[in-house]
Amino acid sequence: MKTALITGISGQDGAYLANFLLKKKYKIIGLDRRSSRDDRWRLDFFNISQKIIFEYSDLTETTSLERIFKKYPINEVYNLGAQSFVGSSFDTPITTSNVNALGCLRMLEVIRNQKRKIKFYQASTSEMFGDVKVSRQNEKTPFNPQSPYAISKLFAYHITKNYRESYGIFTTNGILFNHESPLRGEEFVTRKITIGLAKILSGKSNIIILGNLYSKRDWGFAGDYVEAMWKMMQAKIPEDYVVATGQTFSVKDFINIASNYCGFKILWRGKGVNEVGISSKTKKIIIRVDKKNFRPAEVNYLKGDYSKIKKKLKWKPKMKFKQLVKIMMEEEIKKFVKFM
Ligand code: NAP
Ligand code: G4F
Repeated sequence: MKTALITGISGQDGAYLANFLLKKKYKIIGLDRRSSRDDRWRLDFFNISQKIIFEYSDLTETTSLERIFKKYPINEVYNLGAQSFVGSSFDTPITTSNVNALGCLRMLEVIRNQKRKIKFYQASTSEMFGDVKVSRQNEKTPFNPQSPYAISKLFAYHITKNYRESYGIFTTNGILFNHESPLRGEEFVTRKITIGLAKILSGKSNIIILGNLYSKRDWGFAGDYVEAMWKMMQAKIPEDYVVATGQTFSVKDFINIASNYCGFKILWRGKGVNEVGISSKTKKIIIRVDKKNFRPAEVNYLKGDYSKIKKKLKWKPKMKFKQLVKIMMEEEIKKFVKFM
């Protein structure tokens, strides 16, 4: 039986990965932070909380990380823990860097000091590509990060590669493009939209206020992407891989498809911050734009080229974009609109 340590176990990917690895008979140690909020709801979604051994720690505290490695014979570390919201990183750049950049380094240092061989997965991101100059981004595309989040992740990417090259540790960067699910955090745009539309349908709200509607993302399904993480860790030779769908859609596309599943269309009027979305059913404005949701620097376009992982590890995305929007929308409708 292999033992995996997952940091960020309470997050979206932590839950999908734990569920995936439990099916492969792994013993899971979940790095947990004390929190005043319910942070087990995603694990409860899969009914797996009781199958995980939780250890209180934090990526900002080396000694508590060392304690975990003394206690368990860990084979694989999946470093998913992060301040993962790009928008917040502009408000908290120092905390973001401490957790995302130095947190990764702390973990690598602890691993370097162990006698046993431990494999390390780093949750790298397409945000590192930033203001891109090419239409499809792959492992060779130059990075041009646009936020403190992306810059902190770029440090983590390089130090992960450096520990592989300097010390021969099995480390791998998964450069994952946006991936979503019904378990996505509510602050991210896809879930903000699906919750917002379900609340409007149920009469609990009458408006969704967004930022840049024209930003384009390569959106995949989190359940598919955790399989890619595991495959990278089982490869003979550790390498870095882009994980994506190869398709791109705007925030507006997401809204248009999601509203179809709610039984109405959005009629768009106006431009810039004055643009509004009107429900074809009620003729009321249900989408507005507010400057406060714009970022000081934006990543306008992302579209990944996943041919390396497809060729070398035989991974490809299974869920298509429309299906992803559908399962996210249906899950919110179930919660908010009881009689639909
Ligand atoms: P998420 O839902 O925001 O989860 C983040 C996790 O990190 C939570 O469990 C959180 O714990 C934990 N965390 C935050 N600060 C920590 C600290 N100081 N010490 C230890 N843990 C800490 O993120 P996700 O969507 O699952 O993403 C997982 C990872 O992949 C992140 O590193 C993210 O940056 C990266 N990534 C995500 C995407 C995507 O589209 N989802 C794409 C590329 C890369 P609490 O619950 O206690 O806050
Ligand atoms: O959903 P988002 O906040 O995700 P973003 O910034 O792309 O970051 C996510 O994906 C990264 C992978 O590329 C991860 F590394 C990262 O951890 C995170 O999971 O925003 C998507 C786009 C942005 O361009 C944003 O400006 O949607 C735009 N947007 C428009 N209105 C909005 C809103 N984003 C949010 N969160 N809220 C809005 O109201």
